[in-house]
Amino acid sequence: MPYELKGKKVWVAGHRGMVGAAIVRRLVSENCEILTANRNDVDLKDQATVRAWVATAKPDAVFVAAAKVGGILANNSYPADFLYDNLMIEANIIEASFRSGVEKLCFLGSSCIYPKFAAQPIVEGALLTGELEPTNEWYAIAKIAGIKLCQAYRKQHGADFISAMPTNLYGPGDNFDLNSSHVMPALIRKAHEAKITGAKQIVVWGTGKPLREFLHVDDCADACVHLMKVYSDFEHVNVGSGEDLSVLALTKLVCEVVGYRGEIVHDLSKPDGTPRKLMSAEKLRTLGWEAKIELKKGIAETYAAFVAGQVTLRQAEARR
Ligand code: GFB
Repeated sequence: MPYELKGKKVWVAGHRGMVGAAIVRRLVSENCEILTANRNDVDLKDQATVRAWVATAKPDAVFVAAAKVGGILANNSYPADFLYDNLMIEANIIEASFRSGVEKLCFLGSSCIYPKFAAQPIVEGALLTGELEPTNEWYAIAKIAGIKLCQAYRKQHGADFISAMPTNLYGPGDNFDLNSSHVMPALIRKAHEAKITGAKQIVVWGTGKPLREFLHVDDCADACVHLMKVYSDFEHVNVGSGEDLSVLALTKLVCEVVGYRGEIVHDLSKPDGTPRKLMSAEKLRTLGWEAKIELKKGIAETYAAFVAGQVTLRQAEARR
């Protein structure tokens, strides 16, 4: 029987992040009560606070979209933060949810859980079959632990806790800081600023050869809500678009959308990361879901949101 969200109290942990905010947007049409915890009141890394908040709020269902996230450089530079913060956040939420009798929980991970040289497209069964990519193994280990926590609570206690593993996500509300962001928002910002300033070139990190799969965050939110309703099993489920392209091809596409025609140069002092991580979308397809937002359209929408954000920022600065 599908899990019915209508009339339920649904906690979106991490509602201010790009993914959490998209899940909140998606849940509006589900006629459920959406619960959110204010960052200033609830430190998700603090067990006692999380237990107390969950015991009082009593959610029926939980989306674990709270996490410390970042691009390849941030992952590589702050391994302790990426491992510790994510372990604490997920362990506290999952344990508190079990204690307070949450009916259904969906934990969100990442495609970086898979071995660096996994056969492509990567099927769910490839988990823990090889060495991880060193630039993000800390984050990956934390996310693998999250999957295992859900499986352990299911095995020991019969808890209906599932895991969804999204591919590289992008969309409105992304982090556009060049040092900590993922490649998509970084390229959008670089191309935009180069266009505005008339710069002759933009710099792309690494060789441009790595292949990446991208999924719009609204598609991801839709898939997670779908899984919450229809999926109740041990193994995690890949959430992707089923298509990938090289970083160089992505750069050209972003430049086309932004309207920048300068030269693309490479900073080879920056890491490439894993050569390819295209996930198999087969399992999700058999569960009745496919991505809908076409990449170029999604980039255009994200670019528009970035420009609108810049305008708002300038207006706020002018008011100060
Ligand atoms: O998106 P990204 O930071 O992370 O980088 P990963 C993807 C690819 O884009 C890498 C290249 O090959 C980067 O070298 N790239 C080119 C750039 N120019 C840029 C740029 O200006 N900024 C950035 N950030 N990259 C992350 C993991 O891996 O994927 C996380 O670190 C997480 O743990 C996330 O799993 C989804 O795709 O390499």
